[in-house]
Amino acid sequence: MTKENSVIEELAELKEQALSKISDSASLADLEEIRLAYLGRKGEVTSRLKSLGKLPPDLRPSAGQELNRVKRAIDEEITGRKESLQQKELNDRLVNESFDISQPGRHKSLGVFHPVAGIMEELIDIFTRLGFVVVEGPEVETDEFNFKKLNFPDDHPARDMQDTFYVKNGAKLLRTHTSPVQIHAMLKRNPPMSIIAPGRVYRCDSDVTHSPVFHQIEGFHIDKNVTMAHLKGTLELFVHRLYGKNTGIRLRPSFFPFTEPSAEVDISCMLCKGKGCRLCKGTGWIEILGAGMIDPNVLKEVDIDPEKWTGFAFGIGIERVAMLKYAIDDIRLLFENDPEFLRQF
Ligand code: 2NM
Repeated sequence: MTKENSVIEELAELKEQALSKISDSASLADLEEIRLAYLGRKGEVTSRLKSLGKLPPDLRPSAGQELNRVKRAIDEEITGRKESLQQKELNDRLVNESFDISQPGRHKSLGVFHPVAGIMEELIDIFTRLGFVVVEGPEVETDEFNFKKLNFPDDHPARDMQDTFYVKNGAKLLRTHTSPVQIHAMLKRNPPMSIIAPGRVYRCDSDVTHSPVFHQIEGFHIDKNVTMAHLKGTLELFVHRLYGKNTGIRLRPSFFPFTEPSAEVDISCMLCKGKGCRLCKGTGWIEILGAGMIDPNVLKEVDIDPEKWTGFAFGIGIERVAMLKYAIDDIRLLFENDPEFLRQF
């Protein structure tokens, strides 16, 4: 055997040995050890490359070439093995990792319906089942739709800056009730019609029972020969669905610019059943809404002939209904959005 052949053979053996160790390696750590043993600074291949100069000159080129080939082969083998070991370690982790399915799940707290939204839904449900149609409209309104077409005289106190929020230098205002929505509806549609207008309304007013923003549902029904009896029957049905069939109802004469005659509607106290208590201030009755027969002046404003058509209308404050239902004594609690408070309903 020539010297050259014996060097080449030796390198081939070195290569075979390295490749078999690489393919036998069981972990990435093993593999790294093997890499250092051959290709590291003091590794077999590296030191042989360094000591090429000690070989007889005629052997150096072929030995150098072969050594570089061996080095590349080992390097490629290591790279391939590294990938499959990484994949294997990932698979092992996925197979061995387990979790205890008897452990309780992580708690996710759910949000709750705001009581005002809940009451709103309930009232809308009652009236839509009676055939009322829901309409909505803008919260920024004009004096014309919020007051004038509703028969408010020019000097009515509700028009004062102290009672109404004005915007755009007084050219516009935040609606003080949802009646303007109904005026729009009366102008757009023809009688007979039954409409409810739920929504946010604004008044310059703030204490334990008044908030500068609150919610209302107003409704009206216009047809031929509509009377106060239809109003009372509708409201009685509404009150029975909301508070139960044993709830009494009474109408007291009152005044609103847009209705004539007008009435405050009371229900028998749900706490003492009419005997008299702190909630009803000893009277046995609790005021729940305002209502009346639509004033002929309002009908004329929207080009409906009051000789031919009549209608009733009513307005309900949602926060008031919520406060009565849940015995809440300060309206501001309904606007703070404290989750601890809201979770009670
Ligand atoms: C109330 C009381 C009485 C009312 C009147 C109208 C309209 F636009 F049809 F004329 N809507 N709502 C009304 C009547 C509202 O709230 C206490």
